[in-house]
Amino acid sequence: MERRQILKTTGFAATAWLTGFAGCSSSNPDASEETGTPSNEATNTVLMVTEGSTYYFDPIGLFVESGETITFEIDNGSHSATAYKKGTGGASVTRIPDGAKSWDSGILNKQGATFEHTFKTTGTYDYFCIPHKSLGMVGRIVVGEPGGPAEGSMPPDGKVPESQTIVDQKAVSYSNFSG
Ligand SMILES: [Cu+2]
Repeated sequence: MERRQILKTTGFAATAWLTGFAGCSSSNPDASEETGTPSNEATNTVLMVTEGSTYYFDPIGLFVESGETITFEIDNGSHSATAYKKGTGGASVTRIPDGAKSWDSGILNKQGATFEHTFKTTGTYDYFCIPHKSLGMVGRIVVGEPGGPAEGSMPPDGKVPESQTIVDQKAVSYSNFSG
């Protein structure tokens, strides 16, 4: 009898302590900042940007797992996201894995306009913007792990980050890449 009373009391005290603790941590501004950070980084959106006379994809290098979808979105200007696959959007070379699905958004020109593509085949995918290909607007996506015809060389129209850098950093911003 005496023993049971002690257990009850202890149980109540623990509940009160936990409730108090939970209330305390949720009102702690440091704690909520910490939980907000990872979700901000986990975005599969590539912006297509015109900045003065510079045209670029941002991030210029992006890693995703097989089966994930990437959204290409107009930040401003007119752009396309077009795979380097011979015969797609005027591409003269193929720089996506064997058997991988090609894509071409066509030219989008409204701010906020988007095009989505789901990547299934693992490997390295280089792509370009049709209107700005000759000005070096190119990007690279690594799905799962690097591989395929894009490895070992740079696209004919511009430079992209090395695949291992993309794997290590998950996303390589244009400003970090171009210095
Ligand atoms: Cu462009």
